[in-house]
Order: sequence, then C-alpha cells, then structure tokens
Amino acid sequence: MVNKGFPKGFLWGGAIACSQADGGYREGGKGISTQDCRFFDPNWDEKTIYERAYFSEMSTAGLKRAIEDEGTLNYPLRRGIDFYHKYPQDIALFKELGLNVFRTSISWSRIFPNGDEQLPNGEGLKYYKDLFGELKENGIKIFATIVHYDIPVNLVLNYGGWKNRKTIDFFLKYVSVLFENFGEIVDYWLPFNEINAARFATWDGVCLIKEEEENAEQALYQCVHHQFIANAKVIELSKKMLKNPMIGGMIARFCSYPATCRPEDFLQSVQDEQYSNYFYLDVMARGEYPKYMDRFFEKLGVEIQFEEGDEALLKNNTVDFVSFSYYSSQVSTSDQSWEKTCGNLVAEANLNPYLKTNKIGWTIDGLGLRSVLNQLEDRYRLPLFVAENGLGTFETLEKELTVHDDYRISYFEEHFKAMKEAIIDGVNLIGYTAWGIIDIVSCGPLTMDKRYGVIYVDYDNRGNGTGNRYKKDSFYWYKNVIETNGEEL
Ligand code: BGP
Repeated sequence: MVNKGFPKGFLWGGAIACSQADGGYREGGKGISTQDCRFFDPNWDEKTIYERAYFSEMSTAGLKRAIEDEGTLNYPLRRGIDFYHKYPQDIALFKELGLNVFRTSISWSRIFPNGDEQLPNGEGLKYYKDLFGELKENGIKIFATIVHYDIPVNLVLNYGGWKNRKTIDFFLKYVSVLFENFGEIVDYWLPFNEINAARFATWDGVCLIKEEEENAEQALYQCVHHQFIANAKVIELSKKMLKNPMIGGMIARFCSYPATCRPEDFLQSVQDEQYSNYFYLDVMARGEYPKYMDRFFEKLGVEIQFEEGDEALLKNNTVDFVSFSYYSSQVSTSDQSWEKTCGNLVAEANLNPYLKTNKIGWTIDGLGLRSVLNQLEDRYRLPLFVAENGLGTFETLEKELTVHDDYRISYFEEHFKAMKEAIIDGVNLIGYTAWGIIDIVSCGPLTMDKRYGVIYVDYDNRGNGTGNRYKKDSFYWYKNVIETNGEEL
C-alpha cells in the first residue's frame, strides 16, 4: 500500500541549541561551558567573520583569555537571545505557530556546573522543569539534545575532556540525573548533536585543542570513540530507567554527488560518504566499526584504543532512531581545480553547477533530501527524523515590523515536497524540526545577522537591540503547512 503523504501525527517542529539561544550566562548557578569560550570580535568585517566561521578552532591562549574574561561582548554564545528568561513568550509563539515538537539542548554546565560534582545544581534542574513544563502545557513534545557541543569547560581543563574515559562516567551521571528528573516528560533523547562534527569543527565536536596534540587525528578519533561508548551507555541506561526509550543518533548529513560520471569521481563520492557520514551512523545504528574504516585509520596512523567490553557494548546498544541535519548536498571529485563554494561546517565545498547557492554560499538542493531519506531508509531500516534544516541568511526588519522572506518559504517548500515524496517512496520519516525556528546566534560565525528563524529577533552582532520578537512571512506559511499536515505546500 503506497503512502499518500505525511502520516497523521507527523511531528512538525523547530530546533535550537541552548548555547546559541539561552544566554543566562552564569545565572542559576551555571558553570562555564566550552561554547561560552568561543571568541568573536564585533569589529571584524564580514569577510573575516565568514572565512573564520570555518576555522573556529580553539587555542590554548584563546581558552585562557575566555576564562579570564567575564564579559559577553566578545562571547555571543553567552548572551544568545535571552531564551533563558524569554522562553514563556517564545513558547507562546511556537504554540501559535502550531509546532507539535520542539528540539532544544540541555546545558550540562547548568546541571553540573563543573561536570565533576557529586550532586546536581538544583537551580539548573528547576529551569528545565519549568521549560519542559511550559512546552507540555502548550501541547508541544520535547526532543532533547543532551550535548549540543557544549560541556563544562572544567572537564577539559582538569580531565582532558573527551580524551579521558573518565568524562564518560561524568556524562553518564549527568544523563542519569536527566532521566530521573525528565524521563517521563521528554519524548525523544539525542545524546550527541552531529557526532561527525569532530572532524570538521574539532572544538565543537570533541572540545579538543588541536595545537596541543602531537597527533590531532589520533586524539580526535579516540575522543569520538569515547562518545560512541558514551552513546551506547546512554542506550543501556535508558533500558533500565525509561518506560519507552527513544534514543537517537545524529550526524550532519553531507550527501555527495560525483562531479562527473568518471569512475574516479564516483569512488571519491563513495569514500566521502563513508568517511564523513556513514562511519558514524554505522557504529551507532549497526553496532560495530565498519571494515572500510580500517584502511582509513591505517592511512592516518590512527589506532583506536578499545577497552574490554567495548565491542559488546556497541553491538548490544544501538539507537532507536536515526536523525540528521540537512542543509545542502555536496560534490565529490578528484579534480582539485573544481570551482569551490562553502557549506555547513566546511570552508570549502565543490560547487554544483546545476544548483543555486544562498547568500552565504551554501548549495540549495531540496531534491537531495529525498535521495538522502531513501538512502538512510535502505541502510538502517529505522525511524528517521530531520533534526535540522533551514536557510540562514542576511535580512532586515521592515518598518512594518516583519520580514518578507519568500526565499525561506521557497527553501522550505522544496524541502517539504522532497520529504513528502520520500514518504510516498516508503521512507519511515517521523518528524522534522526546522533549524533556528527563531533567530539565534549562528554556530559557525557566531553572528545574529545570519538568521534562520520564521521569528525575527531584534538583536545585532554586538547584542544591541530590543530583543523583541517579530513574525516573518514564513511564520504564517509554516503555520498553514502544519495545520494542513503538509497538504498545502
Ligand atoms: C549545525 C549545528 C547547529 C547550527 C547549524 C547551522 O552544524 O548543529 O548548531 O548552528 O549547524 O550552522 P550555522 O549556525 O553556523 O549557520
């Protein structure tokens, strides 16, 4: 029986990350997180900002400077959009929009400010009890990301962060407190946002300072192994603590087309997909390291240190659903002279001559999402969830206090049509959360002026502004899509 379109109960939602939205820096007992330490100079020009966005690696000096600086001007992630205080009014807007699921992340450094305390911070637990309660009162399901890049910076300074297996123990203590307090109210749990980010944005992904490592690749992939172990332990714990666990895995999905029908380009695309994407989901959804990584690691001189029981743990604790972020498709070629553009987490991406790019240079490819959904359905046979998708661009508030973002409407339209076709193809797609449903501080460039929301937030890159929220044209368009469950696109 061929599916007809979006199933009844399809989850239409929106997503943010606590470190990009909350603010409330050091309020409520919060400790310093690794994302609080990412530096931004508001005097940088656009070229510097957008070039730098992809090299936002941390340095030893940069971390020291951040910890000594209690201010927020140069640390936009410390102020976000003040969601910490404004979430009731924002949730009222999400309710008006008709969202039936909201994805946000939990700040580990609110629950355990230094990460190694014996007992959790009560004020941090209260904040999430109130936030999740507000969502539930408004009939909105909760998709909670447990770590969206940010961990207590103390764990990096005094334990080596993800390099140290002890961090896995601290992480599991944090997760057991979350399951104990919110296990009944959270619907979907995601231990790690984009677990493949490590290779592209190493401070974000695994909180590693590459300049401090003799063999950065070895350190990076050992950190990723520790995150795989942590992920499997969360799943093992969820079977004991949660009634109906729904624990997901997530990658930044970079589907990649061969630039030409030259066999070398096809092989390049197969390997790009394996090494940048499938490796991570294969471990989390199939429960073992794929053979193709042996050759990859050997070439890099990387030797993953497994401990007794790691293989069995991974094999017996695979994810309940597969989620991913999708912004654009990529192009693979062995031809180094191929024309370049940029993309999510990457400074350089091969340009696709058949597709348009947005103002930032990210390729726009709705149909690619249909192909990706079919690929992931085939490979994993698990429920799928689009955890991030959206168009980040520069825009200004009109004098009538709105934004005519027809470009965002057409971006959503082509991606929603692709999802609908994928469902008719037989894909088990259960939900979608538009990234940056409300304007937040962007992750790469750390700017407000790269806006994703269907709700405009009146702050600039320095944090100046009223902080007022205004509905863009896309707010009303998305509201209708949700009301008609994707019938009217
Ligand atoms: C993803 C992150 C999100 C979000 C998105 C858009 O990698 O999971 O946090 O930021 O990228 O990127 P940016 O904000 O740099 O435009």
